[in-house]
Amino acid sequence: MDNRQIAQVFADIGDLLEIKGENAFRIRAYRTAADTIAAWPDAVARMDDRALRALPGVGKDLAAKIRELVETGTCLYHQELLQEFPPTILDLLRLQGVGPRTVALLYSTMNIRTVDELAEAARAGRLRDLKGMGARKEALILKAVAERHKDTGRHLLPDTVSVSAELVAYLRERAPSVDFIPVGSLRRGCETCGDIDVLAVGGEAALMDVFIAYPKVERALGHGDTKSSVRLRGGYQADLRLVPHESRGAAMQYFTGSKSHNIVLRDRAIQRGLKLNEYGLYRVGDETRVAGETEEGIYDALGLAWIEPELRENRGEIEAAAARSLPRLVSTADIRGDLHMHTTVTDGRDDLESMAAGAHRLGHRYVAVTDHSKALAMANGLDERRALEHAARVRALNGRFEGLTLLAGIECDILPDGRLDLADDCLAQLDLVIASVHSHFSQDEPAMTDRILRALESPWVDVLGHPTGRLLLKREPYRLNVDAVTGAAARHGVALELNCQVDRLDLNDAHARLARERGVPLVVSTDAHSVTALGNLRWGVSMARRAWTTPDDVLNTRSLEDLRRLLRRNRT
Ligand code: DGT
Ligand code: CA
Ligand code: CA
Ligand code: ZN
Repeated sequence: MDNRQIAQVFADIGDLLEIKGENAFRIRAYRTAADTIAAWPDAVARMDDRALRALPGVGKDLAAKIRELVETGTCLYHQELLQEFPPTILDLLRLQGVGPRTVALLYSTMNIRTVDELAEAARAGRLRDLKGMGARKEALILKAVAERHKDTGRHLLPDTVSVSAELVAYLRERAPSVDFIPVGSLRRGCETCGDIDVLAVGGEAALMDVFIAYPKVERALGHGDTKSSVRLRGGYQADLRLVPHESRGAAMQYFTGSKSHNIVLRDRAIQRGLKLNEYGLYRVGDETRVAGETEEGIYDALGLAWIEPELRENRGEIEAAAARSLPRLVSTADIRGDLHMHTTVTDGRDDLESMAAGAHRLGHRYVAVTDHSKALAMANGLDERRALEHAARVRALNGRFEGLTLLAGIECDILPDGRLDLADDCLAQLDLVIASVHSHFSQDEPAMTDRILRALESPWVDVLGHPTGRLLLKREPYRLNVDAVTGAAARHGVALELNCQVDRLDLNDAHARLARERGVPLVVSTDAHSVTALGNLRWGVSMARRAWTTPDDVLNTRSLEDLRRLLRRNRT
């Protein structure tokens, strides 16, 4: 069983307990554990009891359930809960606007078990008379059912950012005095986003009509005085919330999330006799307002340093904020060069000089030109002779762009057995070698892991490119023991890449953090195949920030001199 499956069982248990109306603490315990396990970089199935119990939010009882799942493939408690309800009941919960309480009501009073039964009852007008339902809610449920069939789900971060920016520009133009702030998973820099959440600080209710009238709105899903939701063309959902000035910080904090971060923060407030919500932080009893105008004020009143949004996932940031030991996160301004790009010599769209000129315009101090090797025949990959000729042309450009040094590199394929695609004496003559897997993705875990471990043994490999091979929303990572690979990278001094291609973002945040904690150097590179794509550094930087990365952890924040010194080929 992999982490995702185990997390799903715990998440289901949380949902089932909530439908049953069980104790909130128990529900939360399962959800917290599900979140932890889903985000954990190592396979929980391989961990021993002690290691399991050291996981945040996993105690003796949950550790035993994990063991049970791993050993038997099921969990008795989960099965017992499922026995109490029809198995389709969890589908109802995933409908927009349908919570566990509604599900419990629908099931207990009308025996509604499936989305189709729910839709039928709503269409027949049989829901509106239920306690707490009404015709409006009935209509919303029908909409949610329809939506569900076409909802494409999550979207890539860069796409979400541009859709959100366009919406915010439209709103700003029409309400210049209102402060529009994107929050939610987008502000946390998550690799994919479920929807767009925007706050309108100081906005009036009339703003909602402006929002609904946005030309890209396909349909209004909800239209209220302080909150409205719309579906935009392209399958995006956007929520706009009006916030009074004095609640600006509280609303930013609350709606930035994540949920698990907020839960811990709220508990911390309770322990201090305070109450935290989206309007502010209040003293329990006399309701005096303690903070709310700024996020800093809220964190400060809870004894915490302000926490960067990318860290707000309940992965140790609250403890670090209390101890004043939060990291100084890397930013795009720290990046001095780009170490992965392609040209028209292989599968790039722009030629060498254009790419160099583009990098120069971005203010880079150095770039490595890393076209493909011959195994990638589709991309017109380079053999040894062409690789060295290309290297000579790259080096000959030095001096042409003031302040920019071009390094001659290659992205060398890792063959299915772990050998490198080009001969050592060729690789030795280059300035930087990225080794990457581009074929035979379906090898089993031991084969893929051995393949990469073998490649990392070559003294000429400086960087492992897009280490897990995932394509967001399209292709799972290869089956790979990331633990073993980061261990070997640490031993050999090979850097791991944070690839900035918008649908790769590979390594992900959890793996990058694991690597960094083991002292593996990171490289944040665009893998650009065009001049425009050279601008994609910020997305990899988002992943790096979510991995608690400081500038010192990243090789391409260094001066050219230090970079050269730290490359694997120059370390031994
Ligand atoms: P997404 O949209 O799936 O990419 O993820 P988020 O984090 O943007 O989630 P979303 O849009 O459902 O909610 C935005 C934030 O609002 C979320 O990160 C935390 C806050 N929030 C929403 N619902 C709850 C809740 O039930 N409890 C708490 N404590 N916070 C919530
Ligand atoms: Ca969201
Ligand atoms: Ca939302
Ligand atoms: Zn590649």
